[in-house]
Amino acid sequence: MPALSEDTHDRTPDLPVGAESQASGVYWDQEPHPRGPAGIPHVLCGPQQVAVYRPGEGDAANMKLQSAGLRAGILGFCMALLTAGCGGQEPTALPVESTVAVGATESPGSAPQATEPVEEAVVATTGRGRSETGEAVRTGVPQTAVATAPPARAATRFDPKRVTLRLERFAGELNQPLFVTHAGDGSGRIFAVEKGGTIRTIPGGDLFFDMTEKVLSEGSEQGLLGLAFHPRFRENGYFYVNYTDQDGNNTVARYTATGDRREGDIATEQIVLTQEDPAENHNGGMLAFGPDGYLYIAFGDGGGAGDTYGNGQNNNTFLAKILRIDVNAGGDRPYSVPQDNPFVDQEGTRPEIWATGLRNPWRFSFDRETGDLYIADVGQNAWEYVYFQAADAKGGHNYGWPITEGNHCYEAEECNREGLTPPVAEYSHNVGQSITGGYVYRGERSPALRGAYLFGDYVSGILFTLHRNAAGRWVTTEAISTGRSISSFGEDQAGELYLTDLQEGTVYRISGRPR
Ligand SMILES: [Ca+2]
Repeated sequence: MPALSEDTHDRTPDLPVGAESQASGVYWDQEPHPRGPAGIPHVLCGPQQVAVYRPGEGDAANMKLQSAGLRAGILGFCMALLTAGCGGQEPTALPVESTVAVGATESPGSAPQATEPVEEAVVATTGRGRSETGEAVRTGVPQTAVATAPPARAATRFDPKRVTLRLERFAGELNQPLFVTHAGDGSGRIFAVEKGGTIRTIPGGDLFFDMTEKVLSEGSEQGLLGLAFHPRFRENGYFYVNYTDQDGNNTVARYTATGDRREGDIATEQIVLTQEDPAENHNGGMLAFGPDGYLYIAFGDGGGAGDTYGNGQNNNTFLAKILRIDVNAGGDRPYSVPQDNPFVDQEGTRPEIWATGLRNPWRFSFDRETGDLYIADVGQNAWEYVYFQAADAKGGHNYGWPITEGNHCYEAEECNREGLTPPVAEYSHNVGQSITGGYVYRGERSPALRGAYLFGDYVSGILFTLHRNAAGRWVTTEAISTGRSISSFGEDQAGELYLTDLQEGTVYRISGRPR
């Protein structure tokens, strides 16, 4: 979870409700494996950043942040000069594209087509394909992708220079909202998760579920952190939550909605799994069903700073991991382990593990059209980053923490990267200090946004897009400075995207207009 500091003081100017915020269009290049001290990105006419105190990160970490703040101050002065030179006009600089080629880190099958326009693929071939009976299959059409994918159509590739992002206030008067999702039941309902342990339908705010008695929410990163409805929720009423229990441990539990699926029943609790946790921070919190029907769960490294408890590279714990479990085939137990999980036959490892070496994967998501997985991992002192798994990935990726922090050696100036998977996007702490992962837009209201992965920064409020260009290279674009405390993103059933502002207690709908 991002650092949810009450005393966060880095506030970019507020976005007027319903108004349009035009970004200055900031681009930077991503070096695939830079070494040495953290560099300052090529920011042109961008919003000024300052460092903030991140609770629970320790004094050493915050001293480094202050150092980063000094750099940011210098950068801000430079940017003020640049901004004056820009005269408020859009920059003329063209985006400097990532030098990370898709093929370098992912399977060849994930490379996009090189010609435009492309026909959007509705049918995805994916290793996460799975039959309705619970038997895993290796190819085919993901069940959920079929149910939610828009009709086939010709489309142009997403182009960040041809879209203007807007935020529209959708719901307010919420208490620390940190997630939005839908039940996939055709009801049109949108659910907002409140940190203290409640779930409400929005925009009305009606209470759907109250588990505050179960939840410890005192720490800034503790609370009810994640929610996922079972793919067959309409039939079985199951929904799953990821939360901090009263002992401070990470817990995943299942509840059942009754009363025509209008109300979660606390008495139906089934604990799916728990993981002891040594500190208030770095609890992860996301959980979501993949297109294969399995439940994916993210936990942070336990807490402290710099992997205090040594969990990043320890595969005998759920901490610092993404798990993959089958909640439909557990027999007397709440779940079983899919037999094609990457560590099922390895001694001294937990077979539930799907990915390892993560620091605090607060939010991840599946592209509902392709089945690709995007994982945003909150960094330590210098970098925030996004990992990508193509839909046919077989799992077992090691993302390197704490050997690396994103693309950069962390524990030592030089490090062995063998066997580690680098991110496809990252930004430095001069741009933001706590990444919040989002979604690939696949909705209908904003055709110009289709195919873009949207994500944000909780501290700086910057909203980014990430996409692959025609050459297959990843391009990160700083789209707008929202002024919001972006605690999460979320999708409704139609694929429209929302973001939550934890401090303001609001939910905004995101749209993109062509320009
Ligand atoms: Ca923790």
